Amino acid sequence: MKIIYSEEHRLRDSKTELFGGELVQPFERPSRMDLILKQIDLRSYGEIVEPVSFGLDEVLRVHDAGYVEFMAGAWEEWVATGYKGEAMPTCWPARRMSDKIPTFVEGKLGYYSLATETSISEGTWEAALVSKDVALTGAKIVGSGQERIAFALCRPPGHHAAIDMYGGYCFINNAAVAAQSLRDQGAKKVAILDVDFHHGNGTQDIFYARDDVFFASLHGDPADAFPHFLGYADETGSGAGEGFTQNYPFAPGTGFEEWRIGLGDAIKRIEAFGPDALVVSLGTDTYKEDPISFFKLDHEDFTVMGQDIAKLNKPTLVVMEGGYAIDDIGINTVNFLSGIEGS
Ligand code: SP5
Ligand code: ZN
Repeated sequence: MKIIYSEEHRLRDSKTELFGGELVQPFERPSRMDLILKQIDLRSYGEIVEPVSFGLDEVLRVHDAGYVEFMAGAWEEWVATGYKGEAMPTCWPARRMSDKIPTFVEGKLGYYSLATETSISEGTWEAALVSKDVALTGAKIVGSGQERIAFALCRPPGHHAAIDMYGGYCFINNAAVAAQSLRDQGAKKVAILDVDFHHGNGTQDIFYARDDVFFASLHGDPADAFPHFLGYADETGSGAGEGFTQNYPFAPGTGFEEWRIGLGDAIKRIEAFGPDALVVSLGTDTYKEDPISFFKLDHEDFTVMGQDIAKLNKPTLVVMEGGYAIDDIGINTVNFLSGIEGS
């Protein structure tokens, strides 16, 4: 299997995450990739290839132009204020407030974000741009028929990035950019299956009113888990997109047996939708030792998960999302890949 990867992810190396009222080292850190690569190497798995560079056109197919423009200059704008720390929002357009876009950077950070745990630091946007190149290179490999399956080892992750909001460690929605690229390359219908522990709110947001991209997500119940304000089972799409979004929220402590029933249902619905290509948002934060999540999946469950999804037998791009139990992230990721590739 081709694994698309770039060292440039290291440009995303923020020092702060607001967690439990403290500023801690971010869970989403560069060493995540090192442990995945180490496991790939140990098991002599796959072939690592460099991404090709793409411009902003593909990003603007799924994200708001004002958002992209702000993100491209946000760090410099923040530094220009004289603030000493990393950029984080402190206020939002909450209920019954104005939707006018503020002029000052702190207001814009609130306008264009959905969470405060994700600090913007020097190099963040540059890393996000390369991460989307990794996803797009994978989408070309699969879309052109060169390979039936590929793995975009993206970092930073993407599935929380909405049309015009960053957060949840995500800035550009890599899976959405890839799905749109597959559509633009000729796939009439694309399905996105999100198995990260967290709801893929950004991906849902981007495709919510569309009937050409089916989105299914299995995740911690938003009543109990980030992003808290999206991912309920009654969110099924809007307008022409009605019936093309499917959510599977699960309670704290959910194990693989129960989770797998949801997966089986999602797979059945994807089959009925009949996509020409599949994008999998892979997060290994469903693992039992994940420090910020509450499912109970074990190493071997990731293999079975991959095998189950493989039965769809579609041109498939796997896109890396979350997973923070760093010591085990490699095993879980490669188990999934070997399961879905059938090797
Ligand atoms: C891509 C991805 O996996 N993003 C996840 C972002 C989650 N950030 C918010 C974490 C809040 C964690 N609360 C944990 C409670 C632990 N008991
Ligand atoms: Zn996650």
